[in-house]
Amino acid sequence: MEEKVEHSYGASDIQVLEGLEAVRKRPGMYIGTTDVKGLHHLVWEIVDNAIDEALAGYCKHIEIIINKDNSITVKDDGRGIPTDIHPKTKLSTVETVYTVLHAGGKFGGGGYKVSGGLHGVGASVVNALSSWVDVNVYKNGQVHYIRFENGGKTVEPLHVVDKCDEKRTGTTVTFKPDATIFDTDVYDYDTLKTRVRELAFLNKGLSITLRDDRDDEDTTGETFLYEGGISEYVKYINNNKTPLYEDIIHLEGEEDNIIIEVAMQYTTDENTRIYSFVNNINTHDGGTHEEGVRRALTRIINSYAKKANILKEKDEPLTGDDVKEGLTMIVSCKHPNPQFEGQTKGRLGNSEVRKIADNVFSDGFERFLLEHPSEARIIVEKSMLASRARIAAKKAREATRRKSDLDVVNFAGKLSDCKEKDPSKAEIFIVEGDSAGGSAKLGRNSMTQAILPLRGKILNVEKARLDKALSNEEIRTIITAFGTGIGQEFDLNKLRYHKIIIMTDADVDGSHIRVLLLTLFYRFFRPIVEGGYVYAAQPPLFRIQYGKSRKYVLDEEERDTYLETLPENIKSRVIITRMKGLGEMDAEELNETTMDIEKRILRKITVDDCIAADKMFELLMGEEVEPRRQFIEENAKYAEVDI
Ligand code: 28F
Repeated sequence: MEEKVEHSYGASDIQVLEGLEAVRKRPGMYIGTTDVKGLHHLVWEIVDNAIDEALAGYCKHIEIIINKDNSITVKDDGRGIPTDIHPKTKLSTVETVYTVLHAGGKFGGGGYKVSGGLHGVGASVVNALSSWVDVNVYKNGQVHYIRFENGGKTVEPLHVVDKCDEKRTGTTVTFKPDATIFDTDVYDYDTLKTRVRELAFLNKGLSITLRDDRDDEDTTGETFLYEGGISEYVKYINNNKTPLYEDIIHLEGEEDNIIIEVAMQYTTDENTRIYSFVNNINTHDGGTHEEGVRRALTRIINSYAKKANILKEKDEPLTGDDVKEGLTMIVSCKHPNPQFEGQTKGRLGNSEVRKIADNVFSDGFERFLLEHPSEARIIVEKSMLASRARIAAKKAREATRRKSDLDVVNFAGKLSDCKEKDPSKAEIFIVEGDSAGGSAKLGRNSMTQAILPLRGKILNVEKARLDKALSNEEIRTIITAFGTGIGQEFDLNKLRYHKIIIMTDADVDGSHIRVLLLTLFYRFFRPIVEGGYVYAAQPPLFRIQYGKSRKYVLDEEERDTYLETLPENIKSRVIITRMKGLGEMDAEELNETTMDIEKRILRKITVDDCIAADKMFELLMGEEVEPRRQFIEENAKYAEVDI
């Protein structure tokens, strides 16, 4: 039976009072703030001591109750804080834990101290900042009780107040925050619930019950227990997303007494959700544990992708951003001596952890990919998709950037720009081939008409993604000339010409190029088409020569109409030539017949034209070139419209 310990104020008492007085003077130094966040922090200091007991393997259930008077009760079924007299302070261990700063409910070496948030100041700070604290310790069939008031003064030294079941052990603490210190003393249930749920996820198998006795409806409280630990955390985070595959990848390992545990699952989402913890503390700013895992993730996915020949030699390696798209991941590190960095101590600084986290993760993840080839392929494909989109976006940005250096030599070699900078007065002719391009440059009105000769075939973008389209030099040149950017970056207001005139030969190749351009505009510049900025030039189909005179006509109809106007004797002497291409006209003729704003006839391209082009392309996607020629030759008709 414990004798009643008479209490005299010795030297150690003075030190105790000074210690707790310091906390009351500058609470922010110990719990960060004295606002509602600080109020809730008190709970975590006490709960963390119970969780320490769980981490040591002795506590299975923790109960947290918000009492009617907004005092908090925390119960655990651990061993119970020792009640023997502490050799150094001549006080019971319980009293020492609650009155000596930094004595905390911490264990000697070995165990993982859950230094609750800020430096693990533990129970004595809660005592210093409470108007009263009751502690009951259950062990050896007895209930031991001690009470503190007014910032930690012992008013009832530890003594036995009751018997209890021989087998029952544990610690129950009830405390009432000092209303003169905190801005508010009203607890928020959901704030407590969120962290309680997280603690249950982080400590698999530990059951934590939260009950609100201020709410008469809440008679049983809510119990959080997750045998699956952080794997269940990932499942919980992903509950309204579509996972790429069923299982949650879980791996863990230890090196030098440092434990790394990871749970992860990819979803169809594009966002990344990576949460990391050290000894249950949320490291919002990451740190060496998270960095080691991310580094390994990128390396392993790249090496798997190469070995599986999904990532080809020519492909850029996948970046950290590519591999984390759609990833939900929890990284939980247990460390005997964690160093926290940053303003809010939200970052793990221990450098040795980076390599350990990398080793543990790469061993486990590599094995997972080898044992689950189908999931591995899904994960790699997702990263490849992200990579292509990233590269495309980068190219698009580069493409638009190049617009601003229009006079960059290699670009100038392509575009013969016009002097007019007002887009509503400027027009650009996209011309097929260098020879036509040459005549067009000579024949144009250089004030208002720009010429862009297309040298190579532009890519068939029918099925291509933006990234593929951007890999085509000719398409990039067009984007730069237009000035609008492409894809996400597209801005119609930046269009540099309000007439984009496709000027191709009337033959098969010309039609092919035009169909390709229409497909390109339809897929990546639709607002330009919808806005009515795109036209097809109408080069003449026939030249009617009579002596020195030359007449160019658009098509058979105009030809026959014109011939009707000629006297019989002349009609029989005219020479009618089918024009094969723009190159057959000199600059002056090209200008006269096709470019001169006063004489030419342009055909406005509509979205329907593009759809028809799209369909035509779709129809003719086969490998056979001849049917393609034949079809375009017969069907690439122009419909006549006035401008
Ligand atoms: C409701 C809050 O605080 N539970 C705790 C223990 C158990 C031991 C302990 C705590 C001081 C420095 C050792 C028991 N038996 N719940 C809690 N449960 N503290 S706090 O020891 C603290 C001592 O090192 C305990 C054997 N070893 C440790």
